[in-house]
Amino acid sequence: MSIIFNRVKDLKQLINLNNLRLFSAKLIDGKSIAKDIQNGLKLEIEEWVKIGHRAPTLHAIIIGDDPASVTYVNKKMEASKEVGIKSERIYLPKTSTEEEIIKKINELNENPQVDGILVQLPVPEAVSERNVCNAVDPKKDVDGFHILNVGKLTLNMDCFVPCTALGVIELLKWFEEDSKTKIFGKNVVVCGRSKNVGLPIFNILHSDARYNLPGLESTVTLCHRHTPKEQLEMFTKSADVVISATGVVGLIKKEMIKKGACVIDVGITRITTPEGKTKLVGDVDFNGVKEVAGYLTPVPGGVGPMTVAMLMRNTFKAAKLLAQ
Ligand code: NAD
Ligand code: L34
Repeated sequence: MSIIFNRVKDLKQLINLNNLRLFSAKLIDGKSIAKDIQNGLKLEIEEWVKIGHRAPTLHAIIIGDDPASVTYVNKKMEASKEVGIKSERIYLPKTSTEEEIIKKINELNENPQVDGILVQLPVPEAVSERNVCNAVDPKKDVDGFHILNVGKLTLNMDCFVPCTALGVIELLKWFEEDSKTKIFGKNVVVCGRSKNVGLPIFNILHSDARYNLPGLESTVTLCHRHTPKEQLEMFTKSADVVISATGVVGLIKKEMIKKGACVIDVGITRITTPEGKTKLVGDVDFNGVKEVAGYLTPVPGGVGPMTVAMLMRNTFKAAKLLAQ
């Protein structure tokens, strides 16, 4: 009897019946989409160098020793190496003043060998993030955080678009192609309205496709910390696409999602498991939502690698702009 029981158990494990029954969402594999984009860029950059240009260059400033910032900038350096961008990390002490940081940015602005400049956020509390972002030459602003690029984006003019927003848009294009559906005219909910993440995603999604920087023509609801929970659920429940960028772990639950919807999880939070291990989690209750969604991004391996790939694209764009 116990042999038969064990055999059934083995068989169940082998074909993973439980998962088979519950899993419905298709995974949007940001890591592999990012890799494909980087492989394409590598070839383009090889061509660029072959016709006589120097390799594009990227300089990333890190202020202080925030471990997440160090990890993210390391990812950017690794990707640069892979695609043929020459990159450099510049460490400034946590105690740096705004003047000291801006002096360093100005040196990079004036250096004709430098194409892309970024200051990894967050900056120390005593320093104004806005002043630092505005100090970067808008032509070298590969993060798209300078006031001029922010303004151009809201007017759908060609500009540097923030990397995470670009990454989300690329994932949505992949979804459109894979699912043979268009986002045009569909209902989208964006949770989170930060100037660097939620808002630029919103700007591209809601706007007209006939501009220089084309929008996706969807109907977008932008939710934030003061959107009442019941309202948020009402909006997400009727959305074809839900994008969450809040950093609130488990905000998006399966009851909030329409069957077959596409769910993009931008959130990244480091948690410690009961076993004492560090783990990255998103805003979306992955195991619950995968039972109802049609498409879903994982964390890690979803939007994060796309942010890095889009930075590579923006840096090459800066190199081409500066060579004109
Ligand atoms: P932020 O703190 O600046 O903004 C958070 C936003 O979430 C705010 O607009 C706030 O109003 C909203 N919010 C908070 N609670 C909410 C709730 N209960 N319901 C709806 N909205 C709520 O953060 P950010 O810089 O925009 O980043 C958001 C998340 O995305 C973080 O987890 C961050 O780590 C992650 N992030 C990931 C990437 C990536 O590449 N994957 C890039 C940038 C940020
Ligand atoms: N200036 N500051 C500036 N520009 C940015 O675009 C960023 N951001 C955010 C933080 N501050 C910034 C990033 O680069 C977040 N972010 C970022 C970059 C890379 C990844 C995630 C967020 C990433 O590669 N994530 C991997 C896991 C990385 C890990 O192991 O910790 C992933 O698979 O999600």
